[in-house]
Amino acid sequence: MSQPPTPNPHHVSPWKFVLALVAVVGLVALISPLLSKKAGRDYATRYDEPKGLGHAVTAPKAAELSAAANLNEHSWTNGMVWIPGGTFQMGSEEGQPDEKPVHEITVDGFWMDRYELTNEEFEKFVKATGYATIAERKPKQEDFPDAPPEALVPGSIVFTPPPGEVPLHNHMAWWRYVPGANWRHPEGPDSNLKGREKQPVVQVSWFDAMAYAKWAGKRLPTEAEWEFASRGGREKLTYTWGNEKTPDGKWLANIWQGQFPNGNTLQDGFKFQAPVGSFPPNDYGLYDMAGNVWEWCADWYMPDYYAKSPKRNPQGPQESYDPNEPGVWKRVTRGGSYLCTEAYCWGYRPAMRMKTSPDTGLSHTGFRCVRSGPPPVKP
Ligand SMILES: [Ca+2]
Repeated sequence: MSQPPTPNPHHVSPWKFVLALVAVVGLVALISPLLSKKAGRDYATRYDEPKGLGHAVTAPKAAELSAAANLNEHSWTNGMVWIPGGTFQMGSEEGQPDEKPVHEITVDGFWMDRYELTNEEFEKFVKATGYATIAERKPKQEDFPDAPPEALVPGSIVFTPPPGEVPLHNHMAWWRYVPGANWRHPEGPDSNLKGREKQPVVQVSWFDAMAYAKWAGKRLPTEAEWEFASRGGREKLTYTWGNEKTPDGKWLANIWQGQFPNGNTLQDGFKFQAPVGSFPPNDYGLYDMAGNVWEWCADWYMPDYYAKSPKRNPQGPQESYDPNEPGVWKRVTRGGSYLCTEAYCWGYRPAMRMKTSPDTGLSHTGFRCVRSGPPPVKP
């Protein structure tokens, strides 16, 4: 199988989309102060900076999480699957350079959400806590001191198919910063969640996912846990289900068919997000570990981490670097989305690594949580 042509498909950062917005609506003078700050090493966060991380990031306020863990002691495993620990070969020799070297990793057993987190589940969290996602918050003037107040507009990044074929080296051709886009309005103010309760929540940043996980008494998976779980106990296969993309002509994940990004032939039945669990699970009983939406992991992204990763329960590097966008620290996302094609990002392979700035929400990125043991009690 041929390799994807670009080393960093779908990677995005907010300031580029602010730039796109500028180009579209002619607000250059208005928004340029935001850009200059965003583009720097300590790209501006709109939010508070937690201590001890050594870089500009934000974390949910303690008060936002005060409703946490109202959990029945026996209920937290509901909807979760026990992933028995084990040793596996992480990475792939046939994928991107950052998937190499293939290396042996051992992870302890853990529980993992059977499905990607849905809109209706995220709504329970928001109702209980009053939490506002990053895309819903107005950028703070103090973080953008040079920006005029009218430029500080909440919003998020939305996949917007172009009318015709476009070169694949410029993702600005299909991603757009949309004021008013957020998890309740994934494609912008005119969209809503009616009938989409069982679809995975999107337009949630890494910080939003972390806030949810804390409230639920769970955590985000490490990158190693995610890949181990996605392989379903089956070694070194190209896909979660085997080595053939469409065995017996069947599509086994919600991905993109046809000409990306303008012509989706819908052979798998879905244009964008599908209700979770619309495709068969892997051998651990996990759904949508390939396709549907990218899923946030806990780890920072480093392209060469595999060469020096600890062998047991790796927690990711202490810092981040993306050669395609130096200076912007990114968290790992995994699993690919409804936008993935073999010709472009091939992201629905268990070995494929993606990375996104932790303050960024996207219309194809969500998450699922994990929790450490104990294992299920045998009757
Ligand atoms: Ca997925």
